[in-house]
Amino acid sequence: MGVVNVTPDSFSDGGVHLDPDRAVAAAHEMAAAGAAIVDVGGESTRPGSDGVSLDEELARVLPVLERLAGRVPVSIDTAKPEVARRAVEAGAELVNDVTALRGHPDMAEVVAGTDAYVCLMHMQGEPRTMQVSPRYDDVASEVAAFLEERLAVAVAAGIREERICLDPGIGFGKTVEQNFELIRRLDVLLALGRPVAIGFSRKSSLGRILGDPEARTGPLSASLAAAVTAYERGATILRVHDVRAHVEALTVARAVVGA
Ligand code: HH2
Repeated sequence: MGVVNVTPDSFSDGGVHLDPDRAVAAAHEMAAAGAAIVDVGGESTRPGSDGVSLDEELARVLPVLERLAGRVPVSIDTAKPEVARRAVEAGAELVNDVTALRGHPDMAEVVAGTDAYVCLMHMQGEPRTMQVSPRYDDVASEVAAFLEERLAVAVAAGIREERICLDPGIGFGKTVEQNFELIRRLDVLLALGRPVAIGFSRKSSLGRILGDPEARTGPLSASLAAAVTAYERGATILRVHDVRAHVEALTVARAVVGA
């Protein structure tokens, strides 16, 4: 899954794809480089962020989605039901909701009313404050219990289970060590029986484990290691900014695994 953030302030590519022409071109490049789907987002969820209005988010993503329709498979990274609805109308196949349908009471119903896939992600707290002091007794079991509950809520709302994937939410209310533990213990999430998505690409924990305690991002080399080790442990969707390098790394990993 390639990432195109149509935002001025995303943590690693803020401003790069704010211009719709550049966003559309980037999505085409990612698809050509081997992305199965491109995740288009109009609201940054980086630590400390406040969110954007509905009108602003629609104005950012819709022109991009409309131009990609029928050309590049896309998902919409949003917690707003109206953005999800309009995006699916414009051709998005997956709704990637970092709030796991908790952000707005209508989200589950809106997704259930479409044929779209949905990704349910774990987050402790909210972007503005989530990195202040994340606390867990056992991060893998608590994230799994949360995702199990959200999966049940989604199915009860009428979203077909085979359309749902789960994501532990790397960097969303987790310490460096907790992020790595979630990859190490991916089996706990896989036990829920749904495909698992991982978004470790460029995240600050990668820069921090390399020795910079103030890092806001991590380098490509570290992102590749995280993606490959997550893949080996059973992740099936890797959400990444540098598609070509990840496709190459994962192709080698897959050859080694023999899949
Ligand atoms: N991470 C980000 C955004 N959306 N969705 C899923 N399912 N999993 C993730 O790990 C995830 C996500 C944050 O990364 P990015 O989109 O690059 O930055 P920002 O939120 O600042 O736009």
